[in-house]
Amino acid sequence: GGRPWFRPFDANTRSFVYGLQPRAIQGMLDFDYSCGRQAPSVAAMIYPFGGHHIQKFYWGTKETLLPVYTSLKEAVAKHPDADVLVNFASSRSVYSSTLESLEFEQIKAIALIAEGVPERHAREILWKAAAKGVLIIGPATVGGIKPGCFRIGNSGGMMDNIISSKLYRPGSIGYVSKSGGMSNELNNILSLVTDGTYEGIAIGGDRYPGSTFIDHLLRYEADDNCKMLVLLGEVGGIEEYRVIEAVKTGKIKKPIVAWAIGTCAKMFTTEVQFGHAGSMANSDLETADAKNNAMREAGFVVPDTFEELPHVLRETYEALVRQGTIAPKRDVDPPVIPMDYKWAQELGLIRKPAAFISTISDERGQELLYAGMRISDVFKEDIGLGGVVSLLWFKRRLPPWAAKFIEMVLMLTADHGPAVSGAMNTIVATRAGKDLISSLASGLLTIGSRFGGALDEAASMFSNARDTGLTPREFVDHSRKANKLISGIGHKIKSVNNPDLRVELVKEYVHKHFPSHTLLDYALAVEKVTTAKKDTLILNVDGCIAVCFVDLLRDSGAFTPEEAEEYIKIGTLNGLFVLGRSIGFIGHHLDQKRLRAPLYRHPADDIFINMADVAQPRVLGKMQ
Ligand code: Q5B
Repeated sequence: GGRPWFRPFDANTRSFVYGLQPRAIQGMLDFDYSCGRQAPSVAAMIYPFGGHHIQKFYWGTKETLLPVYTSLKEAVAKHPDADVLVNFASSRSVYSSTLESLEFEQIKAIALIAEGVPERHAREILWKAAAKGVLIIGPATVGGIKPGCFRIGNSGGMMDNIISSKLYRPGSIGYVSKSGGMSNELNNILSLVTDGTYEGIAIGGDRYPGSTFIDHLLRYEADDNCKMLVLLGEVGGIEEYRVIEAVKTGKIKKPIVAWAIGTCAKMFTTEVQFGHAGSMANSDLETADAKNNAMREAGFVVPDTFEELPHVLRETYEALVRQGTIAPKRDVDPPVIPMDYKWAQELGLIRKPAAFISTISDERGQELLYAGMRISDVFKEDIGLGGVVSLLWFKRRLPPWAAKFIEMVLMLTADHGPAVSGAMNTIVATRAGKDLISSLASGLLTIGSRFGGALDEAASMFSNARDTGLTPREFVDHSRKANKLISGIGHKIKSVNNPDLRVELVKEYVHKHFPSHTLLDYALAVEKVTTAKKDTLILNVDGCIAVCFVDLLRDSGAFTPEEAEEYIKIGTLNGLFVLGRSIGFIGHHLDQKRLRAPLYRHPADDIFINMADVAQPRVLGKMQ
């Protein structure tokens, strides 16, 4: 709003981008920032799928958020200051989205990026836009760039190109070309031989561009800030002749340097179609040579060859400086735009210490690896759950007897009825309406030094006692003197007369398969002493598994003595009970769910409530 007709883009231009184009938008924002713009040139994105959301972009060194709307209607209502639409819609949807956008008076200029738009559609868009006074750039173009002000999509190339061609600040030369590639070339040349680009538009290579050379050159002619014109035409079409006409009739008075590309077409004996749909000579008039001659005759500055273009550009520019038409501006350095982390890393310019180290599994490659073993081999070699635990806990394959022992432990500890503390807690949590994970966690959190979590402590107590040369009796006496219960000894219900069969199974397996079981033997000798005192003071399931695992760690040959000690120290053994019992806790949760068990409330008569030791409630401290 409020811009003169000849200046559709300025440093306050705001736009919508149709389509999800985060890279292009980041490019536009980086350009804006380098220009010293106050606000990003992109107000919002429009993308009909995936719902209304927000995306994050860099704004210089900081970050900024841009909304994504599902319709242009919503975007227009929210951002009345945006009057440009950069339409990245595909050739299939560009027609409907552009016609829709013509319905909104707010939109004054539309760039169509899509290639392969049917000519029928392009023509219809062109007519309708003309009737509404909307400027169309494209289709089949990157768009154009107004240095210091506004960049359409990817125009101008990468940021280092933008900076080296000084597109962060306006120069004095306005140009039109067909292609984005040639535009980049021109931006570069102009930055070297003149004070740079004032505005450059690539009209696109199709036969029916929404706006043509003459439309933009007439704008530049009317714009006092543009001092010199450049036309980079090409073989095919007659658009250059409309510019010639304008020069001849005096509509264009500013000096104009021009060249039509494709002079080499005459070297071919057959008809040549260049990259663009419209770049083919259908008559002698449309050849590049004919155009260059006609432009030269009309008073354009036309070099003899393309290679001489920079030379004539410099001459024309310097003449304007001498005349005083152009007062070269002082160069200012653009703000530094930080390089993207990913890009800098790819170029090997930066390094950063990783915040995490991980050494057990890797899912980044084609196949998941467990400690280096491919998941397909895990099954091919049928290593079982014990094998998987060996890989993920110990980063090695243990001998089959050891892997089988791990499986045996998981199976033995899987459950011990609903009455044990952990199962009880799981059940109570389930009945309070909690989900599986909460109920499981509730059960797991009761595992500790008295219930199920005595393995590590048992391993260390028994091995220390044995290693320091204590006899079983001395060990028991020492513990009692220190007022310390021996971890791994004692059970609420199991006893000498009611032996725990699980413990019997473990002992049997170990005797049969382990290369040695010295700590188990020591623990059984301790049990002899404790059960002599009280028959419930048996070597319990925690204790038995713990001492056998120490025998495994120390004597399997798979671990160094240091590794064996470390695994005991870092809490590995309780992990066995936790993993095994999770099976049972989940079972109890599902069981209660299946039973539709209602909320549990403990009967009050089962709780002795006594407040005799509570003094009469009174306020403590001074009243006044
Ligand atoms: N006394 C397990 O206690 C239990 C003694 C001891 C020396 C000991 C107790 C204990 C160490 C921790 C441990 C794992 C709390 C147990 C498990 C999994 C489970 C569970 C299930 C499943 C049992 C009576 C007299 C007192 C005590 C003395 C007791 N323990 N002396 N060393 N370790 N053990 N936990 O029956 O002279 O009368 O005052 O803490 O290994 O959790 O199935 O339930 O699979 O789920 O309440 O198997 O032994 O005995 O505390 O009344 O003690 O024996 O000093 O002597 P109780 P208390 P005194 S396996």
